[in-house]
Amino acid sequence: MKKSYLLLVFLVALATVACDDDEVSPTAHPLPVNPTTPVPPAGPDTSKPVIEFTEPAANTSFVIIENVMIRVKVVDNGGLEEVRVYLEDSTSNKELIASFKTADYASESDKSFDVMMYLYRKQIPLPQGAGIARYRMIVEAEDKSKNVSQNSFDFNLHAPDLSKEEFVEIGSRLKMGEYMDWMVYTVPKEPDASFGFALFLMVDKDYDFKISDAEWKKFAADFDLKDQALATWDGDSDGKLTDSEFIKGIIKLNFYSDWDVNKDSIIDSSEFVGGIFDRWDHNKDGLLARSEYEERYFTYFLFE
Ligand SMILES: [Ca+2]
Ligand SMILES: [Ca+2]
Ligand SMILES: [Ca+2]
Ligand SMILES: [Ca+2]
Repeated sequence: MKKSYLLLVFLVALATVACDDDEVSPTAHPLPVNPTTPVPPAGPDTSKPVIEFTEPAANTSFVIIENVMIRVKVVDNGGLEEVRVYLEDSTSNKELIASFKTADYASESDKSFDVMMYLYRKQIPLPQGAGIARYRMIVEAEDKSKNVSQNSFDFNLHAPDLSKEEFVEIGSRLKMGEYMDWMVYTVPKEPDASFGFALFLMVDKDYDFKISDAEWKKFAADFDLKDQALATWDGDSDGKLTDSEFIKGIIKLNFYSDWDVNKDSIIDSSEFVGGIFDRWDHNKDGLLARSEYEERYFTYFLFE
């Protein structure tokens, strides 16, 4: 893991910002409080910070395409100086991934530090062939009197075969269906064309608004379109597909009617993810193996 991969992406100062976020609502996850230990008026502060991991449950196993988010809460009687976050892999290789000087982040009080840490999934590897990888997040907190405490949180990554139901469930958490809601573009009005447009955006990985030969070949291989040739979709024969050329081709393939399971002429988020499942399940065994979902997920659903 390189330093440039450092993982801690966002910091939620819950006391001030998180009121409208279900996932991090402080009321939804009340924490045992620890404020009542009185400090003797005379003498030094010898009470260490108290560190708790509040979600998810310890030893949670994340599928390798899921977001790994870990919430930690640190409280101290007299005030925190710094919170340091390390990540340790299963070979005990430990790396400092973030540190917070409590003076530098917004909070109502330097006595409480409550953050949701998002570990950038692509940078937490699960070696090919490994069934599971164990990681440990270690948080170290130092108060203003130099008392230091530490706590750790173990989690696992794994790459199970996923049933359609499981894949759709993960897909909804990862908001894979959001391609259907992208209104920053001029989305075609007809539902099948707007659906084709969503796929176009997924496939156009270099964002030049054309599907190149390389993008086409990867798409055709990943989505099991072995019988299709770019030349037959390429109306003006310039070797690339515009959005309208691509959409026409997709409409001819009947993706839209195939993916619209309940035939209400709308492809909702779970139908979208379910349709992707069917296209990616090349061996048609009703399961997506790691080789069928990992690389494709990162190709089509992550933006760089
Ligand atoms: Ca392109
Ligand atoms: Ca063309
Ligand atoms: Ca539908
Ligand atoms: Ca399969």
